[in-house]
Amino acid sequence: MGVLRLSGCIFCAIAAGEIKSQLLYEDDQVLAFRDINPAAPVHFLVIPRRHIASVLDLDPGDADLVAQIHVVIGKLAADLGLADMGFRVVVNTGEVAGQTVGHLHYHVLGGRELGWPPG
Ligand code: DGP
Repeated sequence: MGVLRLSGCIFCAIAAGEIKSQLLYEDDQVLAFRDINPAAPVHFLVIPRRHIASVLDLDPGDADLVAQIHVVIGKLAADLGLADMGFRVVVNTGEVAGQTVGHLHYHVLGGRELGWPPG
């Protein structure tokens, strides 16, 4: 199952309530909060509570967790008015993709035209 919490991890600290965030959702597995540096009118992050470094560290035992993350993404996107216009879900993985926080996180971006391909 891996570590529950990694010392020095900013998203573990947010999950523990030690660093404040604009929390949108939480349950025993998953947390969602607004990105501190929004790249779109709506930009929030959905993370597993447990420390997982990236999608490379998921295993089949995480299937329910990953499903829950996707359910939360859809529910919040709808609640925040993104369902009709559409939105994007991004999981940066590794240096080339620009992953800066080593705790798995799903960016959800919407509220403006989103170019493709991304930079
Ligand atoms: P990435 O580059 O894919 O690793 O995205 C990390 C995102 O996390 C980035 O968009 C900014 C956001 N972020 C970093 N630190 C904090 C924080 O302390 N609070 C919040 N709400 N977001 C943060």
